[in-house]
Amino acid sequence: MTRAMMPDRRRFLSAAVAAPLAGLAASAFSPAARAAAPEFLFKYGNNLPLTHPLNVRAQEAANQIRDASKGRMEIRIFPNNQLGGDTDMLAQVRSGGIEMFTPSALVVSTLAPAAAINAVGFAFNDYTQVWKAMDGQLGAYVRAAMAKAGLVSFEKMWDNGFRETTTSNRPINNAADMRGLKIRVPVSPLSIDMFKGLGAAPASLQFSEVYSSLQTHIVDAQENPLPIVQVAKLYEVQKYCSLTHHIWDGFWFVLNPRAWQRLPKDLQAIASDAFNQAALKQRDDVSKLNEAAVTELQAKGLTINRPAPDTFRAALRQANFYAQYKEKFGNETWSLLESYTGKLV
Ligand code: X2X
Repeated sequence: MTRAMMPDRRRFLSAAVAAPLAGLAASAFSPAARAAAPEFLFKYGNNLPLTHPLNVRAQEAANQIRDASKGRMEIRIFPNNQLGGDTDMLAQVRSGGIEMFTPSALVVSTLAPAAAINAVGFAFNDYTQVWKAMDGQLGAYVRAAMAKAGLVSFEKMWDNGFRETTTSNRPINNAADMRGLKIRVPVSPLSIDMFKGLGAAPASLQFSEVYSSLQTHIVDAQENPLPIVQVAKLYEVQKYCSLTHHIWDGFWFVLNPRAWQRLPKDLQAIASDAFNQAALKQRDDVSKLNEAAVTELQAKGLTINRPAPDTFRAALRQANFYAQYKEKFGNETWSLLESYTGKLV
């Protein structure tokens, strides 16, 4: 090697091995540092800003797990699409590149189609119905379908919320106002079919692209629960917010199966208890945010209206959306949903 090559090589070496070397040095020279190195380090990626209750409560659970495991287990959170968009994180959690991810049911349905069942348009009337179903047989059924698709999941689902519609060009008062609307929806076949059924022109984009695509008018509208409109500051790039309440959406806490199996039983119990309890607290947080959201979003400049659901339901029936999705999901899945919501078709 010539002298001239040294700096590059040194730079390369330091970049490649800095972290392991630091670890080695710490464990070689300091017993305290050695004790602090976790036996199980789980990377957890998600698509939401740090301020969303999902991240706040997940961090609390991670702290609790670190303490209860006496430092044997550490969960490192990567919020806000730091590790890529939803589709990337879904691939990573399956391959083991990350150990944990909280995809929306809409997004999981690209792997396990039954997971979209909670998102059937205008199915749930309220949260009482939602949690009965998702903490009951419907949730268990979806978790089994996800397991078949290669994903372990904790029992308790986390709340995203009832999805509402925001636009930059006009309020949505009825189904006719949806006609031709360029609206961003998540990467999910059900969302696309539903908005086509309503007469809109939906485009699938990952959440990481939403703010910029609204800002640059690639799309004029998007649909998300109010807490997301708040924490992602979508009110900065939207004018109207129509409380269409069209889909109830939640996040599944999924894990890479091999990483989960490697965890000793005591750590599995600590982790699932912490995350299931955190989910219940997160649901309360979202509920409180929802109560305050309308006033706060109005103060941020959004014009809010409350359309009745009738014209949207009628448009979906006419477009054959319910019949088509009943067939797609199959009778078993559909009847399970209807056992909580009442007849939909
Ligand atoms: O991407 C969205 O719209 C979000 C944040 O609601 C989901 O994760 C589906």
